[in-house]
Amino acid sequence: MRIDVVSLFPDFIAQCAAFGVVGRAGERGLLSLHGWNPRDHAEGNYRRVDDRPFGGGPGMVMLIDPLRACLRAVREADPAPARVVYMSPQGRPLDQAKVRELAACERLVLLCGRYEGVDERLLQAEVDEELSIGDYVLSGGELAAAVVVDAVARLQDGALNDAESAVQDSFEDGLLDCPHYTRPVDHELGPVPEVLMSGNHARIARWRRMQSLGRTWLRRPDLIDEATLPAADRALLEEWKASPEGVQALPDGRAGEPPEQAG
Ligand code: 9D3
Repeated sequence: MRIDVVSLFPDFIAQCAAFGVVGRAGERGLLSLHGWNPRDHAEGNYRRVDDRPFGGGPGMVMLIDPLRACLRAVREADPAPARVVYMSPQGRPLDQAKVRELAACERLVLLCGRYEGVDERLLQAEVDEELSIGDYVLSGGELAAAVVVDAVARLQDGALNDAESAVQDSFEDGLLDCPHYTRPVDHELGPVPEVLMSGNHARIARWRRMQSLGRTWLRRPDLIDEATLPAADRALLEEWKASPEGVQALPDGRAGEPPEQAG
């Protein structure tokens, strides 16, 4: 897969690609990442990439022409058709289903805004979709693009080690992860759950599934629909609610309802 990032700070993206899973995917030839600066396609001594908004108001708007020339160079760098995504607070919020969809593309172009945004006519002419990474304010699209690059890179075939296998991840099966423990068994902060030392792999798998269900129900009720859970999962969730952890999380009277979520 090839990803091109259009940004006024293309070095930022190169840094992101240098280490970790993304770096390894690059070394293994699974992903190539390229940064492009619209300023390199701006005219005149000042190489302007932005101007004041028509209608007034604060901030600056990115000009059509440097971005259009830059995107043209990006498209000409490789004949494969590219999916062009504008990273923007107005976009659809990214989720793992969208990450899987983007990871299957041969070519992805991520357009990062700075300032107040990009001239709407450029977006209408050149952009296939707008994506946000969540409801908080960033200073530009670069960190959001880095999030997409990371999430997409680790889904490339061969990018992960066995130990990092994506299949068991939170969100891949729609549930949060179970808790993890390592040595020492006895610590002043408390013991390790006995089941994990039992050596009984079926019991351990059942306990982990129960923990995942309980935590998801408690922390992210938006991710779980009890009505459509398989009967075995529903039974495990009821068992979790009746366990000390479940009872503690559910002060009297609220049984059956997860607590109100913050925000
Ligand atoms: C304070 C500026 N805002 C005026 C109402 C608008 C605004 C413009 C540009 C807010 C943020 C940004 C820069 N953000 C992004 O480019 C961005 C982003 C984000 O801020 N949050 C979540 N996802 C994304 S994707 C791109």
